Amino acid sequence: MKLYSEDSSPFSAPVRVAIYAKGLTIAIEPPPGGLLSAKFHAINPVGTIPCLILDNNTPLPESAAIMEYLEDKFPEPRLRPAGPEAKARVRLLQRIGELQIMTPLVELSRQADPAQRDPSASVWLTRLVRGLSSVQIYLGDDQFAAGAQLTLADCELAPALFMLAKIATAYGKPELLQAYPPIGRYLASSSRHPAIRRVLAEMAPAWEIREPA
Ligand SMILES: N[C@@H](CCC(=O)N[C@@H](CS)C(=O)NCC(=O)O)C(=O)O
Repeated sequence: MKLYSEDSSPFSAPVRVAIYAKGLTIAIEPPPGGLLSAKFHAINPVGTIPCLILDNNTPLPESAAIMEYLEDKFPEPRLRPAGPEAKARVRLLQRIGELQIMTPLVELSRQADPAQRDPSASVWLTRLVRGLSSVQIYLGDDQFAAGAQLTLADCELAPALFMLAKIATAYGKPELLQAYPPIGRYLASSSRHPAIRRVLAEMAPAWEIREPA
């Protein structure tokens, strides 16, 4: 099994958190020939990273699908709690993280230079603010998003939220995070986990993210 990923890739970061947290020995490599190359598209017709190459050589793209697969294939240590309600909460936070926080941040990062900004930026900013408002409702005093244990929700949320400061500054809103105290608390507590800490350190050079103290 092999994961095509890049340190700078926001959508790859959650999968790497899951791999490190589970202690899996999966080779992690950049896409052969580069992300946009014909060579990589011949391997993965969807063309995106992360992409897991299964043992039967099937490419599995899409970060959420990869994390579900890894959870099914290597259930211990669990990153998805038992019980339908607990599972639903993790899925909910994962979805908010991917669709309402990570995706807007990636779209906004493409337009970080004000000279290259188009009207879609304000739509993505609105979606981001809705995502932040939504996620903070669910964050309590626990170390992680859905309780005392690391879950797939944290794999998604922690890397996304650490990108926030960089993007917010580019959009003239460096204080954005301060408007969400539960999110600030969550960032500090979740980043104590070694798997999250490792991935944030990998992302830091590309995103100029200040690593947590
Ligand atoms: N929904 C996908 C998004 C993946 C994605 O857009 N990845 C970026 C890199 S972070 C990519 O491969 N971009 C190249 C492209 O879209 O052609 C996922 O969660 O895996």
